[in-house]
Amino acid sequence: MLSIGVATATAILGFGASALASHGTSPAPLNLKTSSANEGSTSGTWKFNAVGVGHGGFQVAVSVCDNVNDGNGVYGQGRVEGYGWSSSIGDGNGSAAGCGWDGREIYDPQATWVNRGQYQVCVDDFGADTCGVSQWFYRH
Ligand SMILES: [Ca+2]
Repeated sequence: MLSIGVATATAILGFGASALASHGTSPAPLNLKTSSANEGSTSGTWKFNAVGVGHGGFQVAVSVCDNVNDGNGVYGQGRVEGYGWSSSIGDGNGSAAGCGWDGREIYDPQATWVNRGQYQVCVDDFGADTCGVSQWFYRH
């Protein structure tokens, strides 16, 4: 593994970013699973936009994937401090094929920046949906 320079560098960056993933304005991994069975998952990044960029919001760039052909769709959504969950984006066809793309800035329309954001991926199953929820991420 050490002889593969690119893969090793990627692994180190990934590990470092994960260890520091609770705050920042540089893209950090946003890889979630709904459960150990992995019915739904995200793969991508989050960051906070600088003040003056967009709405200074919580910016996500993730694939939202439905991994099990069980008739239940999968969706992703985010939120920022003081607000409920955003609208949902995902693959709602209940099939294992394909992923949706969520490339959104989630922001406070009454502020020039936000300090806190969170994201979840959920299976639209019976009763309360089964979700994988990130920690709260912070700008500072
Ligand atoms: Ca499914």
